[in-house]
Amino acid sequence: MSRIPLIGIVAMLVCGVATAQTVRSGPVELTKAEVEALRPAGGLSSVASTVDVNLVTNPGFESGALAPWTTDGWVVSTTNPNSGVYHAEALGNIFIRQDFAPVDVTTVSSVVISMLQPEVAISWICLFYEPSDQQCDLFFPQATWSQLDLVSLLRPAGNLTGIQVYGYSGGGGGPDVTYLDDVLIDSAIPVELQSLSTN
Ligand SMILES: [Ca+2]
Repeated sequence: MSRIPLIGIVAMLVCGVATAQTVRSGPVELTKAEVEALRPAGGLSSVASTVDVNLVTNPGFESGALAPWTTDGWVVSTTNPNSGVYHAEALGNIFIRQDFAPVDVTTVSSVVISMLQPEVAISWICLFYEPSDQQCDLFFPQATWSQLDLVSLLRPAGNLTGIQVYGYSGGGGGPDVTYLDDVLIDSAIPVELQSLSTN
């Protein structure tokens, strides 16, 4: 690797010809030969970045079981999934909950769940925070599968530790059924993208 001799640069400046063989980015200046020598084989250098990771395990109940969700009566069912084969189902005012390792809430970019209530009732939903606190609100599922945006339950600071969703009872003559599927709490986790390639 060798830089263009000074006399060469002078010659190019004198001639005013845009054939300079150096390339600059910020404070870095390299010859094109140096760039080619340094360029990773995959075309992308190691860079620090983030990926969105769902904090919820078994978010769509596709294991066919509830674990690691805990509940006082919700069950896994195949009668009417929003996606995949399974969903969770409640009959009455009972809860389903999942706790996870504490995560800085400022890394959480979205909290979205899919719900359905044939009677179009209500659902009390909470996010848990350290040490033993919660942020809850009332949400209104529809008679068809629809996404509920729970971003209003995100606090500006603190460590998020879990989510809890309630079914309902009363309010109509039909069964007090609540369906839940596709629980997404996306957190941006720093990663080293060393293995990615532009190929
Ligand atoms: Ca599912």
